Amino acid sequence: MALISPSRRLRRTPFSEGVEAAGVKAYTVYNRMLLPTVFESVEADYRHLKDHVQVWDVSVERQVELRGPDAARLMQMLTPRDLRGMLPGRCFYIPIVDETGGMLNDPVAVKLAEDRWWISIADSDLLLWVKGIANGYRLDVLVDEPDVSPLAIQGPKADDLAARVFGDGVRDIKFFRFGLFEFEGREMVVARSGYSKQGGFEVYVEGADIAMPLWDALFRAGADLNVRAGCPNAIERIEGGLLSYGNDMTDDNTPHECGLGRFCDTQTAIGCIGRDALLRVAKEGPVQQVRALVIEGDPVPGCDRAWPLFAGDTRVGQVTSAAWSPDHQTNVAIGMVRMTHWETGTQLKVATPEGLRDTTVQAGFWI
Ligand code: THG
Repeated sequence: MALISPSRRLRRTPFSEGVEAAGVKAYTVYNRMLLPTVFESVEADYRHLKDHVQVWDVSVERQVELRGPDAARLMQMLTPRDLRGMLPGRCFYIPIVDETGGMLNDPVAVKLAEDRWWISIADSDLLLWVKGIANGYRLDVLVDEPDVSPLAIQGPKADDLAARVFGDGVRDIKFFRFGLFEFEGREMVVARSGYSKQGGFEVYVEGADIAMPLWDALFRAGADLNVRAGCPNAIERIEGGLLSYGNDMTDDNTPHECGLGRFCDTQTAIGCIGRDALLRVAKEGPVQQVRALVIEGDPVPGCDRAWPLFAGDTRVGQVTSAAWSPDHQTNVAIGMVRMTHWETGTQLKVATPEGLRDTTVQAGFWI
Protein backbone atom coordinates (compact mmCIF):
# COMPACT_ATOMS: atom_id res chain seq x y z
CA MET A 1 0.00 0.00 0.00
CA ALA A 2 1.09 3.59 -0.59
CA LEU A 3 1.91 5.90 2.33
CA ILE A 4 -0.67 8.06 4.10
CA SER A 5 -0.06 11.82 3.82
CA PRO A 6 0.15 13.54 7.19
CA SER A 7 -2.03 16.61 7.79
CA ARG A 8 -3.70 18.49 10.62
CA ARG A 9 -6.88 16.41 10.17
CA LEU A 10 -4.94 13.26 10.96
CA ARG A 11 -4.02 13.98 14.53
CA ARG A 12 -0.64 13.16 16.06
CA THR A 13 -0.58 12.30 19.76
CA PRO A 14 1.35 13.66 22.74
CA PHE A 15 3.51 10.51 22.53
CA SER A 16 4.17 10.57 18.75
CA GLU A 17 7.70 11.85 19.29
CA GLY A 18 8.51 8.81 21.44
CA VAL A 19 6.72 6.42 19.09
CA GLU A 20 8.77 7.70 16.14
CA ALA A 21 12.04 7.56 18.07
CA ALA A 22 11.17 3.93 18.95
CA GLY A 23 11.04 3.10 15.24
CA VAL A 24 7.33 2.67 14.49
CA LYS A 25 6.96 0.95 11.09
CA ALA A 26 3.21 1.29 10.40
CA TYR A 27 0.18 3.20 11.60
CA THR A 28 -3.53 2.91 11.20
CA VAL A 29 -6.04 5.75 11.63
CA TYR A 30 -8.44 5.51 14.58
CA ASN A 31 -10.68 8.34 15.75
CA ARG A 32 -8.87 10.54 13.18
CA MET A 33 -5.62 9.97 15.08
CA LEU A 34 -2.47 7.90 14.52
CA LEU A 35 -2.39 4.43 16.07
CA PRO A 36 0.83 2.42 15.68
CA THR A 37 0.31 -1.13 14.39
CA VAL A 38 3.88 -2.42 13.90
CA PHE A 39 7.26 -1.79 15.52
CA GLU A 40 9.58 -4.71 14.66
CA SER A 41 7.07 -7.02 12.92
CA VAL A 42 3.60 -8.13 14.01
CA GLU A 43 5.05 -11.56 14.91
CA ALA A 44 8.08 -10.20 16.78
CA ASP A 45 5.90 -7.64 18.61
CA TYR A 46 3.53 -10.50 19.57
CA ARG A 47 6.34 -12.61 21.02
CA HIS A 48 7.72 -9.68 22.98
CA LEU A 49 4.27 -8.69 24.31
CA LYS A 50 3.67 -12.23 25.61
CA ASP A 51 7.14 -12.53 27.22
CA HIS A 52 8.04 -9.07 28.52
CA VAL A 53 6.35 -5.67 28.85
CA GLN A 54 5.38 -2.99 26.36
CA VAL A 55 4.34 0.65 26.53
CA TRP A 56 1.57 1.52 24.07
CA ASP A 57 0.50 4.93 22.80
CA VAL A 58 -3.27 4.40 22.78
CA SER A 59 -4.14 8.09 22.74
CA VAL A 60 -6.67 7.16 20.04
CA GLU A 61 -8.83 5.81 22.85
CA ARG A 62 -10.30 9.32 23.12
CA GLN A 63 -12.39 10.24 26.12
CA VAL A 64 -15.90 11.60 25.91
CA GLU A 65 -16.28 13.37 29.24
CA LEU A 66 -19.69 13.86 30.87
CA ARG A 67 -19.79 16.37 33.68
CA GLY A 68 -22.79 17.64 35.62
CA PRO A 69 -25.92 16.61 37.54
CA ASP A 70 -27.35 14.61 34.59
CA ALA A 71 -24.12 12.74 33.76
CA ALA A 72 -25.26 9.41 35.25
CA ARG A 73 -28.68 9.68 33.62
CA LEU A 74 -27.09 10.37 30.22
CA MET A 75 -24.70 7.41 30.65
CA GLN A 76 -27.62 5.05 31.22
CA MET A 77 -29.38 6.42 28.12
CA LEU A 78 -26.38 5.29 26.06
CA THR A 79 -26.01 1.67 27.16
CA PRO A 80 -28.10 -1.43 27.91
CA ARG A 81 -25.65 -2.37 30.71
CA ASP A 82 -27.19 -1.54 34.09
CA LEU A 83 -24.92 1.09 35.65
CA ARG A 84 -26.75 1.47 38.98
CA GLY A 85 -24.31 -0.77 40.84
CA MET A 86 -21.24 0.94 39.40
CA LEU A 87 -19.21 2.79 42.03
CA PRO A 88 -16.64 5.54 41.44
CA GLY A 89 -13.26 3.88 40.85
CA ARG A 90 -14.77 1.29 38.50
CA CYS A 91 -14.39 0.74 34.76
CA PHE A 92 -17.12 -1.06 32.80
CA TYR A 93 -16.91 -2.43 29.26
CA ILE A 94 -20.21 -1.22 27.80
CA PRO A 95 -22.02 -1.68 24.49
CA ILE A 96 -23.46 1.61 23.23
CA VAL A 97 -26.53 1.24 21.03
CA ASP A 98 -28.74 3.45 18.89
CA GLU A 99 -32.55 3.44 18.80
CA THR A 100 -32.56 0.25 16.69
CA GLY A 101 -30.27 -1.60 19.11
CA GLY A 102 -27.35 -1.29 16.66
CA MET A 103 -23.85 -0.99 18.09
CA LEU A 104 -22.47 2.57 17.94
CA ASN A 105 -19.32 1.84 19.96
CA ASP A 106 -17.94 -0.58 22.58
CA PRO A 107 -16.02 1.66 24.98
CA VAL A 108 -14.74 1.36 28.51
CA ALA A 109 -16.75 3.61 30.83
CA VAL A 110 -14.74 5.14 33.67
CA LYS A 111 -16.73 6.46 36.63
CA LEU A 112 -14.64 9.22 38.24
CA ALA A 113 -17.51 10.52 40.41
CA GLU A 114 -21.30 10.42 40.39
CA ASP A 115 -21.29 13.53 38.20
CA ARG A 116 -18.09 12.91 36.20
CA TRP A 117 -17.50 10.08 33.72
CA TRP A 118 -15.16 9.26 30.87
CA ILE A 119 -16.22 7.13 27.94
CA SER A 120 -13.02 5.67 26.47
CA ILE A 121 -14.18 5.16 22.94
CA ALA A 122 -13.49 2.78 20.08
CA ASP A 123 -13.34 4.04 16.50
CA SER A 124 -16.59 5.92 15.83
CA ASP A 125 -17.67 9.56 16.30
CA LEU A 126 -19.44 8.92 19.57
CA LEU A 127 -18.96 12.52 20.79
CA LEU A 128 -21.51 13.70 18.21
CA TRP A 129 -24.16 11.16 19.29
CA VAL A 130 -23.65 11.98 22.97
CA LYS A 131 -23.79 15.74 22.39
CA GLY A 132 -26.93 15.24 20.30
CA ILE A 133 -28.65 13.27 23.06
CA ALA A 134 -27.58 15.71 25.77
CA ASN A 135 -28.89 18.71 23.85
CA GLY A 136 -31.99 17.03 22.42
CA TYR A 137 -33.14 16.00 25.91
CA ARG A 138 -31.97 19.32 27.42
CA LEU A 139 -29.83 17.53 29.99
CA ASP A 140 -27.82 19.43 32.57
CA VAL A 141 -24.44 18.01 31.53
CA LEU A 142 -21.31 19.18 29.74
CA VAL A 143 -20.03 16.85 27.01
CA ASP A 144 -16.57 17.30 25.53
CA GLU A 145 -13.30 15.62 24.55
CA PRO A 146 -10.73 16.51 27.23
CA ASP A 147 -6.94 16.56 26.78
CA VAL A 148 -6.59 12.98 28.04
CA SER A 149 -4.39 10.42 26.29
CA PRO A 150 -4.25 6.83 27.53
CA LEU A 151 -0.88 5.11 27.72
CA ALA A 152 -1.04 1.32 28.18
CA ILE A 153 1.51 -0.85 29.98
CA GLN A 154 0.89 -4.43 28.85
CA GLY A 155 2.58 -7.79 29.28
CA PRO A 156 3.60 -10.19 32.05
CA LYS A 157 6.08 -7.71 33.56
CA ALA A 158 3.60 -4.80 33.57
CA ASP A 159 3.16 -4.85 37.35
CA ASP A 160 6.90 -4.59 37.94
CA LEU A 161 7.30 -1.72 35.50
CA ALA A 162 4.27 0.23 36.73
CA ALA A 163 5.36 -0.25 40.37
CA ARG A 164 8.75 1.30 39.65
CA VAL A 165 7.14 4.49 38.32
CA PHE A 166 3.95 4.77 40.41
CA GLY A 167 4.83 2.74 43.53
CA ASP A 168 3.86 -0.70 44.78
CA GLY A 169 0.26 0.44 45.29
CA VAL A 170 -0.51 -0.28 41.64
CA ARG A 171 -0.08 -4.00 42.33
CA ASP A 172 -3.29 -3.90 44.39
CA ILE A 173 -5.47 -2.40 41.64
CA LYS A 174 -8.11 -4.98 40.74
CA PHE A 175 -9.21 -5.79 37.18
CA PHE A 176 -11.26 -2.96 35.66
CA ARG A 177 -10.76 -0.70 38.66
CA PHE A 178 -8.57 2.35 38.93
CA GLY A 179 -6.71 4.35 41.53
CA LEU A 180 -5.12 7.80 41.55
CA PHE A 181 -1.32 7.75 41.50
CA GLU A 182 1.17 10.59 41.45
CA PHE A 183 3.79 11.15 38.79
CA GLU A 184 5.95 14.29 38.96
CA GLY A 185 3.37 16.00 41.11
CA ARG A 186 0.42 15.14 38.85
CA GLU A 187 -2.47 12.84 39.81
CA MET A 188 -3.09 10.17 37.21
CA VAL A 189 -5.89 7.66 36.79
CA VAL A 190 -4.21 4.23 36.60
CA ALA A 191 -6.58 1.36 35.73
CA ARG A 192 -5.95 -2.36 35.46
CA SER A 193 -7.21 -2.78 31.90
CA GLY A 194 -6.00 -2.76 28.34
CA TYR A 195 -6.54 -4.16 24.88
CA SER A 196 -4.61 -7.40 25.41
CA LYS A 197 -5.03 -10.57 27.43
CA GLN A 198 -1.48 -10.32 28.83
CA GLY A 199 -2.50 -8.11 31.74
CA GLY A 200 -1.44 -4.62 32.64
CA PHE A 201 -2.55 -1.05 33.10
CA GLU A 202 -3.85 1.97 31.32
CA VAL A 203 -2.73 5.40 32.51
CA TYR A 204 -5.13 8.18 31.55
CA VAL A 205 -2.61 10.97 31.01
CA GLU A 206 -4.24 14.37 31.57
CA GLY A 207 -2.37 17.17 29.82
CA ALA A 208 -0.18 16.68 26.77
CA ASP A 209 2.73 18.37 28.56
CA ILE A 210 3.25 15.44 30.96
CA ALA A 211 3.01 12.74 28.24
CA MET A 212 6.64 12.52 27.11
CA PRO A 213 8.04 12.82 30.65
CA LEU A 214 5.94 9.76 31.63
CA TRP A 215 6.92 7.89 28.43
CA ASP A 216 10.63 8.55 29.11
CA ALA A 217 10.32 7.59 32.79
CA LEU A 218 8.77 4.22 31.88
CA PHE A 219 11.57 3.40 29.43
CA ARG A 220 14.26 4.47 31.91
CA ALA A 221 12.70 2.43 34.70
CA GLY A 222 12.18 -0.67 32.55
CA ALA A 223 15.51 -0.99 30.76
CA ASP A 224 16.37 -4.24 32.58
CA LEU A 225 12.82 -5.57 32.03
CA ASN A 226 13.37 -5.40 28.27
CA VAL A 227 10.57 -2.83 27.94
CA ARG A 228 9.75 -1.82 24.38
CA ALA A 229 7.31 0.42 22.59
CA GLY A 230 4.39 -1.65 21.37
CA CYS A 231 0.81 -1.39 20.22
CA PRO A 232 -2.38 -3.42 20.17
CA ASN A 233 -1.28 -6.62 18.44
CA ALA A 234 -3.49 -8.08 15.71
CA ILE A 235 -2.53 -11.70 16.45
CA GLU A 236 -2.82 -11.49 20.23
CA ARG A 237 -6.16 -9.69 20.20
CA ILE A 238 -7.71 -12.22 17.83
CA GLU A 239 -6.45 -15.10 19.99
CA GLY A 240 -7.99 -13.32 22.98
CA GLY A 241 -11.30 -12.60 21.25
CA LEU A 242 -11.06 -8.84 21.77
CA LEU A 243 -13.45 -7.32 19.26
CA SER A 244 -12.58 -4.40 17.03
CA TYR A 245 -15.42 -1.97 16.29
CA GLY A 246 -15.67 -1.30 12.55
CA ASN A 247 -13.98 -4.61 11.82
CA ASP A 248 -15.79 -7.32 13.76
CA MET A 249 -19.02 -5.38 14.25
CA THR A 250 -20.78 -2.27 13.00
CA ASP A 251 -24.04 -0.44 13.65
CA ASP A 252 -25.75 -3.27 11.73
CA ASN A 253 -25.07 -5.61 14.66
CA THR A 254 -26.75 -5.90 18.05
CA PRO A 255 -24.66 -6.51 21.18
CA HIS A 256 -26.05 -10.07 21.26
CA GLU A 257 -24.75 -10.77 17.78
CA CYS A 258 -21.36 -9.52 18.98
CA GLY A 259 -21.36 -11.95 21.89
CA LEU A 260 -21.75 -9.00 24.26
CA GLY A 261 -25.01 -10.22 25.77
CA ARG A 262 -23.22 -10.63 29.11
CA PHE A 263 -22.74 -6.86 29.19
CA CYS A 264 -26.46 -6.19 28.64
CA ASP A 265 -29.13 -5.94 31.35
CA THR A 266 -31.81 -4.87 28.95
CA GLN A 267 -34.69 -5.57 31.39
CA THR A 268 -33.32 -3.28 34.09
CA ALA A 269 -31.40 -0.69 32.03
CA ILE A 270 -34.26 1.80 32.29
CA GLY A 271 -33.69 4.85 30.12
CA CYS A 272 -31.45 3.15 27.56
CA ILE A 273 -32.38 4.55 24.16
CA GLY A 274 -32.12 1.18 22.40
CA ARG A 275 -33.92 -0.73 25.14
CA ASP A 276 -37.25 -1.33 23.38
CA ALA A 277 -35.52 -2.44 20.18
CA LEU A 278 -33.24 -4.80 22.11
CA LEU A 279 -36.16 -6.26 24.09
CA ARG A 280 -37.89 -7.00 20.78
CA VAL A 281 -34.89 -8.73 19.20
CA ALA A 282 -33.93 -10.50 22.44
CA LYS A 283 -37.24 -12.39 22.31
CA GLU A 284 -36.23 -14.20 19.13
CA GLY A 285 -32.52 -14.33 19.98
CA PRO A 286 -29.76 -13.43 17.52
CA VAL A 287 -29.73 -15.15 14.11
CA GLN A 288 -25.98 -14.68 13.70
CA GLN A 289 -23.17 -14.36 16.23
CA VAL A 290 -19.44 -13.77 16.57
CA ARG A 291 -17.39 -16.94 16.58
CA ALA A 292 -13.75 -17.95 16.86
CA LEU A 293 -12.61 -19.78 13.73
CA VAL A 294 -9.54 -21.69 12.61
CA ILE A 295 -8.55 -21.27 8.97
CA GLU A 296 -6.53 -24.24 7.72
CA GLY A 297 -3.36 -23.98 5.67
CA ASP A 298 -0.54 -21.49 5.25
CA PRO A 299 -0.61 -18.00 6.81
CA VAL A 300 -3.47 -15.89 5.41
CA PRO A 301 -2.98 -12.24 4.42
CA GLY A 302 -4.40 -9.45 6.62
CA CYS A 303 -8.19 -9.18 6.49
CA ASP A 304 -8.95 -5.72 5.06
CA ARG A 305 -12.45 -6.65 3.87
CA ALA A 306 -15.01 -9.21 4.96
CA TRP A 307 -14.24 -12.70 3.62
CA PRO A 308 -17.47 -14.59 2.83
CA LEU A 309 -18.12 -17.88 4.62
CA PHE A 310 -19.81 -20.67 2.71
CA ALA A 311 -21.52 -23.97 3.46
CA GLY A 312 -21.61 -25.48 -0.02
CA ASP A 313 -22.95 -22.69 -2.22
CA THR A 314 -24.79 -20.94 0.58
CA ARG A 315 -23.35 -17.85 2.23
CA VAL A 316 -23.52 -18.34 5.98
CA GLY A 317 -21.43 -15.46 7.33
CA GLN A 318 -18.10 -13.69 7.05
CA VAL A 319 -14.63 -13.60 8.53
CA THR A 320 -13.74 -10.10 9.75
CA SER A 321 -10.29 -10.55 11.36
CA ALA A 322 -7.63 -13.21 10.77
CA ALA A 323 -3.95 -13.79 11.50
CA TRP A 324 -1.35 -16.55 11.63
CA SER A 325 -0.76 -17.52 15.26
CA PRO A 326 2.84 -18.55 15.98
CA ASP A 327 1.79 -20.13 19.31
CA HIS A 328 -1.05 -22.19 17.83
CA GLN A 329 0.60 -22.81 14.45
CA THR A 330 -2.64 -22.11 12.60
CA ASN A 331 -4.65 -19.15 11.37
CA VAL A 332 -6.91 -17.75 14.08
CA ALA A 333 -9.93 -15.70 13.06
CA ILE A 334 -13.05 -13.87 14.18
CA GLY A 335 -16.21 -14.16 12.12
CA MET A 336 -19.94 -13.52 12.17
CA VAL A 337 -21.71 -16.85 11.56
CA ARG A 338 -25.38 -17.61 10.87
CA MET A 339 -27.25 -19.60 13.51
CA THR A 340 -27.65 -22.60 11.20
CA HIS A 341 -23.86 -23.05 11.08
CA TRP A 342 -22.49 -21.59 14.32
CA GLU A 343 -22.19 -24.83 16.27
CA THR A 344 -18.70 -25.86 17.48
CA GLY A 345 -16.93 -28.05 14.96
CA THR A 346 -18.96 -26.91 11.94
CA GLN A 347 -16.76 -27.09 8.82
CA LEU A 348 -17.08 -24.25 6.35
CA LYS A 349 -15.18 -22.64 3.47
CA VAL A 350 -13.89 -19.09 3.56
CA ALA A 351 -13.18 -17.06 0.43
CA THR A 352 -9.82 -15.42 1.17
CA PRO A 353 -8.11 -13.23 -1.45
CA GLU A 354 -5.89 -16.28 -2.08
CA GLY A 355 -8.79 -18.62 -2.72
CA LEU A 356 -11.13 -20.91 -0.78
CA ARG A 357 -9.87 -22.38 2.50
CA ASP A 358 -11.27 -24.89 4.95
CA THR A 359 -12.35 -23.28 8.21
CA THR A 360 -13.83 -24.67 11.44
CA VAL A 361 -16.02 -23.05 14.08
CA GLN A 362 -14.25 -23.16 17.47
CA ALA A 363 -15.77 -23.55 20.95
CA GLY A 364 -14.12 -20.32 22.07
CA PHE A 365 -11.10 -18.09 21.78
CA TRP A 366 -7.54 -19.04 22.65
CA ILE A 367 -7.20 -17.84 26.24
N1 THG B 1 -9.16 0.45 26.85
C1 THG B 1 -9.67 1.70 26.92
N2 THG B 1 -10.38 2.24 25.93
C2 THG B 1 -10.58 1.53 24.80
C3 THG B 1 -10.10 0.22 24.67
C4 THG B 1 -9.35 -0.32 25.73
N3 THG B 1 -11.28 2.09 23.78
C5 THG B 1 -11.26 1.46 22.51
C6 THG B 1 -11.37 -0.04 22.59
N4 THG B 1 -10.36 -0.52 23.52
C7 THG B 1 -12.76 -0.41 23.07
N5 THG B 1 -13.00 -1.83 22.97
C8 THG B 1 -12.71 -2.72 23.99
C9 THG B 1 -12.79 -4.07 23.73
C10 THG B 1 -12.49 -4.98 24.73
C11 THG B 1 -12.11 -4.54 25.98
C12 THG B 1 -12.02 -3.20 26.22
C13 THG B 1 -12.34 -2.28 25.24
C14 THG B 1 -11.80 -5.48 27.06
N6 THG B 1 -12.48 -6.61 27.15
C15 THG B 1 -12.14 -7.64 28.11
C16 THG B 1 -12.58 -8.97 27.53
O1 THG B 1 -13.46 -8.98 26.69
O2 THG B 1 -12.03 -9.96 27.95
C17 THG B 1 -12.73 -7.42 29.50
C18 THG B 1 -14.19 -7.12 29.57
C19 THG B 1 -14.74 -7.26 30.97
O3 THG B 1 -14.70 -8.37 31.50
O4 THG B 1 -15.27 -6.27 31.54
O5 THG B 1 -10.92 -5.23 27.87
O6 THG B 1 -8.85 -1.46 25.70
N7 THG B 1 -9.47 2.41 28.02
